[in-house]
Amino acid sequence: MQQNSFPKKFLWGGAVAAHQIEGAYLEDGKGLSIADVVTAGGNGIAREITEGVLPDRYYPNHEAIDFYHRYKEDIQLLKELGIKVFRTSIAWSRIFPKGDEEQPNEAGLAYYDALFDELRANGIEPIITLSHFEIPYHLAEAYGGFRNKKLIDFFVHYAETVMTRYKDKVKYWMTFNEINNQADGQHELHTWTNSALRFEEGENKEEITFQAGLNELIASAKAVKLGHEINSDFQIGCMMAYVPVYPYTSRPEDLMASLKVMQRRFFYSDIHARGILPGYVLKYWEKMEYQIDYSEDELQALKEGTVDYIGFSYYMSGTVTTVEELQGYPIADFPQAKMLNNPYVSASDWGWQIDPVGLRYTLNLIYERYNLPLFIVENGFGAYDQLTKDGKIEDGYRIDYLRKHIQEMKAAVLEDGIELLGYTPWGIIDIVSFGSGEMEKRYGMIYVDKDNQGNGSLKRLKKDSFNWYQQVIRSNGETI
Ligand code: P53
Repeated sequence: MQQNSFPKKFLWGGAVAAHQIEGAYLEDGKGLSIADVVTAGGNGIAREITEGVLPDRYYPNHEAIDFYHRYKEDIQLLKELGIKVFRTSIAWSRIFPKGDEEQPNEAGLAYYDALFDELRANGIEPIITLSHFEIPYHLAEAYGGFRNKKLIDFFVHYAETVMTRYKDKVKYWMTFNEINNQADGQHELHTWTNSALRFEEGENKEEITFQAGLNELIASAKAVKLGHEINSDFQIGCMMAYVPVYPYTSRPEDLMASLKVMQRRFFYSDIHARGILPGYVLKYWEKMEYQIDYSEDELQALKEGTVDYIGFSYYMSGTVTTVEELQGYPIADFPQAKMLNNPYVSASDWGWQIDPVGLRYTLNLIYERYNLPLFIVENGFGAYDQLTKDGKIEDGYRIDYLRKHIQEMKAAVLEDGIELLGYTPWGIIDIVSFGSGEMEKRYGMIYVDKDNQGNGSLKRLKKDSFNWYQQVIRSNGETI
């Protein structure tokens, strides 16, 4: 009989990031992080990066959902939900407040000891991202972020410190969250949050972002190698944002454009997984006369620190065309083409195109490319929720999104033979949106009473999707 549930070891879970949940932004010796100087934006309104923390501005990450103090209560809800793994990040500036210290902050280390112990005592295994948009602010100010090679050593020292400290408490790690978000070098929020970069007038953003990205890949590879020495059971992955970009028409040039746009994102996982600089990017640097600095030793480090699995986020897909008559949005790193909305899929209120089949396609695409186990470490539906008078959140639209994605993921595992470690939907509890800084772009199965202005009791409530996901996990994906 054909199997209708997931493999027994499949890791059902939920995902968040420290800066989007913890709050307590200066508590117990924590230093400012790059997320602490980003103001709230809105749907279609960009967040602003300020010079330090300004007294008259609102920074939603400073308090977030106060998980720092409420984690015990939240873990009880997660236990009830039935998740086996919980993906979060360590806030780097809790451990090294400025980033360049020799000695770590013991209070910060002790906090994560307590958090991981509490999770494990409740049957939930932590999965840890080392750098999820939380680089210590001082490293941006004093060193210019990851354009500076010194950050490689600071990151490796941080990684070694926490991997050693938590070697018996954490098995699954990821180095840099969505490292490829910055690919085109043009998006201010992404180059800031990925690499702590600021640019001077006249600088070539793309060239500097390539340098910063390569420095991160070197830092990541060194951390992977060290991690395996610290505990040979560690599973250390990369973390990529996968947004498959389809050719809009069957015009051969559109297919080629889609390939080229994808290569620029694959650049990061190609290095993470294969340990070599791909030919397409070396040729591009040559053509653009970019001076990217790397040594023989660093190339060797890339080879020695390839990842154990590919962790990735999947939310949406896109399309691209070269047909002149078609109207679209420009692509910064591929001016010959433009992006268009896909007429065959719908979109969220934030314009993210909903495409469950694209998840199955992506799983196949990445698995064929690297032959490594995969881990869907983010997937979810950002939406406005209504709290009914009797305290319910009827989020059938979220269930619909997740159900369709899980169905496609199931087909990838049961029909296509993809080796998939697990699934941790994003923002399992409502959190501050990364892109917009809103509280009301909600992903959670647990509602948090707080609005975009920061008002609310912070009370937690179960949504309809909570009960639904609980059943999915209980049946190991047989009942979706
Ligand atoms: P928000 C772009 C494309 C895919 C995922 O995003 C992205 C982004 C960046 O906006 O980010 C990831 O909160 C990221 C999370 C983030 C989540 O997706 O803008 O890893 O930190 O919260 C959802 O709706």
